[in-house]
Amino acid sequence: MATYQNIFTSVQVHGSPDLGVPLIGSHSKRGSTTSVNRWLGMIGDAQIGPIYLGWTGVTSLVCGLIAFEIIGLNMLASVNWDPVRFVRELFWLQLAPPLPEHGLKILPPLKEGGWWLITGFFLTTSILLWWVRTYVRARQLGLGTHVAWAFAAAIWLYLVLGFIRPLMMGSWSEAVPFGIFPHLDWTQNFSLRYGNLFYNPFHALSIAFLYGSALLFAMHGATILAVSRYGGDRELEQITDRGTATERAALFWRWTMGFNATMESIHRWAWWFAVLTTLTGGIGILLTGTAVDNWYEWAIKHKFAPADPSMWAPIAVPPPNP
Ligand code: 07D
Ligand code: 07D
Repeated sequence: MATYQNIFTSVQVHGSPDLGVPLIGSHSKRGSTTSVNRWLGMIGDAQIGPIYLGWTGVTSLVCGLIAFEIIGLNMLASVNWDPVRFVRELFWLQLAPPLPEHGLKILPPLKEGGWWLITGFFLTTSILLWWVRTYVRARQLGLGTHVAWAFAAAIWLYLVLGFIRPLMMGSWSEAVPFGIFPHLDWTQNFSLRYGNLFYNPFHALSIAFLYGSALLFAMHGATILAVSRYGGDRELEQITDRGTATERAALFWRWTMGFNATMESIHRWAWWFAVLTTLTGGIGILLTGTAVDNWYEWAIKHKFAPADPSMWAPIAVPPPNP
């Protein structure tokens, strides 16, 4: 008996490759090579490609590769070019930003942060070119540029952490090191140095949007899966055709919490929550050390946190029971 399965599709039909819609203007760099992968077909579209390799794509990949290579070679040098130590200690190795005495020097000695600056230049160029690619490709396809602007929100936090805030503090040494655990140590030290980031309201906002993003994603993903047997995953038709899937999904939320987002607005909710995570986060980091030196003291002053317990009146200890 035929069954409907929405976790994976057991039958994969192989037709001629789908090269996409015809586009306006010149598209000489748009590839036409495709292949089919059965395993990818289990989790998404089985067709790989065609990939578009414009100059922004190629240059971005080259710059990203240069940054990656410089980080790797510096890490290898830091363990005396010993490949065994390199593999064993990889997660703890780092390429550190310039020493504090070099301030904002354009090119400090390579071993004292010069390599970090060169890497930062290539990585940033790579990320910005990738951004241009998301913008231009979307335009060329006649789409909105929502993906590009969401990506820009992430780039904002990245630039605040590694470029804008160090500039404002007058030293590259304020920036984040490249390295798996070293960048976590930096994060921890940053919080300690500036009096506990939990008392930074923008950090709190960022967390609320991050948790909210996860919640919204879970609610939306679960809702669509729950109504996929009624065709709910064909979202666009469901917006215009009043039909069972959308109606049931909406009614489910009205039953359980009195309100439902629409098929369109749920995506705006998701977009804004994700974007605001890094937007508020970037503001919080930018204020740290520039406008606020100690977030705990700031919070007490602004009644965001109670005063130090040593300033409170002593609490009377109740007498023991007779
Ligand atoms: C799942 C999309 C795919 C992306 C992945 C990341 C690299 C790095 C390393 C060449 C969700 C690819 C990783 C290209 C290669 C070298 C040296 C996105 C998905 C899989 N962090 N962070 C991670 C970055 C900052 C923090 C992991 C980048 C801040 C904490 C990974 C940046 C602060 C924890 C990583 C960045 C911070 C992590 C998994 C840039 C404050 C973790 C990321 C460019 C925001 C977690 C060991 C992930 C972990 C983790 C990458 C910045 C804090 C290595 C590229 C400075 C507390 N970060 N991070 O899945 O396991 O993201 O760390 O700004 O616990 Mg980080
Ligand atoms: C990093 C945006 C840049 C990434 C880009 C991607 C590549 C790779 C390759 C795909 C993540 C480039 C990609 C190069 C491409 C491939 C293969 C986004 C980034 C452009 N915190 N905290 C946040 C919590 C504490 C601290 C945000 C929780 C402690 C610092 C977030 C807790 C301390 C910073 C958040 C907690 C501390 C943050 C990050 C709990 C010490 C930041 C949002 C429960 C550990 C950052 C204002 C994000 C920020 C940040 C969550 C605790 C320090 C909401 C849940 C008290 C220094 N923290 N945190 O999306 O914005 O990051 O703060 O304890 O800088 Mg925190």
